Amino acid sequence: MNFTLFGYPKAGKTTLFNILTGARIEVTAYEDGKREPNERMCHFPDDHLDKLWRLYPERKRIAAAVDFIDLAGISYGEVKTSLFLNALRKADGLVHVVRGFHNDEIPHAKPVIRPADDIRTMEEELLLADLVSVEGRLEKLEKDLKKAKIPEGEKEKELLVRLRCHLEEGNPLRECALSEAEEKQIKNFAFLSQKPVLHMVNADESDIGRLPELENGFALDKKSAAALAFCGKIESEIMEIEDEEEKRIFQSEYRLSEPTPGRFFPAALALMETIFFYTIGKDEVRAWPVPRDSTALKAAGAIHSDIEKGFIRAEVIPYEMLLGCGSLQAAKEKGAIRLEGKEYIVQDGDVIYFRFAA
Ligand SMILES: Nc1nc2c(ncn2[C@@H]2O[C@H](COP(=O)(O)OP(=O)(O)OP(=O)(O)O)[C@@H](O)[C@H]2O)c(=O)[nH]1
Ligand SMILES: [Mg+2]
Repeated sequence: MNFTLFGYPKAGKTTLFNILTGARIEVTAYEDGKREPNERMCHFPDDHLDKLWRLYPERKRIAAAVDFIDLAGISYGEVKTSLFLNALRKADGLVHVVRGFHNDEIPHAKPVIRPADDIRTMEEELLLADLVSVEGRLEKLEKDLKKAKIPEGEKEKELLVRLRCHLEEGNPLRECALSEAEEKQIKNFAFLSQKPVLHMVNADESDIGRLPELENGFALDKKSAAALAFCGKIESEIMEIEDEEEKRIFQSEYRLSEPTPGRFFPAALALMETIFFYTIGKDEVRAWPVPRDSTALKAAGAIHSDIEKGFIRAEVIPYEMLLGCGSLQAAKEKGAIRLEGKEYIVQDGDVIYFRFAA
């Protein structure tokens, strides 16, 4: 899974990248000419996994990996022609970093800082980039269809016309009801407005005490889009403090009950409609991300296609119940482990052992 941080220049993208990944990339107030993205792999903080691993501390703990990509700033109006268009299309989740802080020394292309406007403008730019792709494809398709009758092409045209209409009305494609077959048909376009977007508003230091209030003000009632506020500058300073006690005092002084990663990751997972199930093997305790509402069969396939092919049964226990039992052996003796079939819908926090025929 990967998240791509993008947005208008000097919004605090690299600052957020550092906060989320623990990297120490230098940030500057001025154009430094650096255009190549920063990339870093890290692991989902996972409280469930920690607790499970404590039952088997001699085994390896393997958390789900996530890649972060931090793009350089994109100027207003330039998303659809940006060099980063491809990078955006490859993202599983988009993280739009929005300037909310005031500082005259750090340039901003607009005379006033209005994060709500930037959120709206960026949403429109994503739509526009998709509209350009749809129109380009339609143009070519119509030419081809004039030369020959291609039933597949007619079908594609029908769908694209529908998408164009939806986009022209100002609606992101993630709000367009599509059948599974239609989703498949347009998969290669990697439409931007179809991707989940988390708008991360880099709030002014003076707003540190009212971040939740700010977030409510950005209420995005659209599916797969949400907003969180954070204070990049203050959090970067806190990150630099090595002494844990001192860090805690600093945090409580700023009334920062939950640092940004602790809020970002759950929000991002919810937006991506992703849950974790866990396996306890003889060498490792491991987290596996799967789309919400995955069947046991699909979950088996996430581990290995052979397990999916040879699927017999899933032995399932919710992680809290396993913690209560103290070990898999104790859970077995108590009869707390259920046997489920292919169609079972995997729940967040399920610990699963797959029986399969090799
Ligand atoms: N006052 C204040 N300054 C900030 C904050 N976040 C970032 N900055 C400063 O803004 C400047 C740009 O920060 P970056 O994180 O590099 O911003 P960016 O969006 O990655 O910038 P580009 O990649 O050049 O578009 C740096 O000087 C940061 O120290 C903040 O919350 N408050
Ligand atoms: Mg940057």
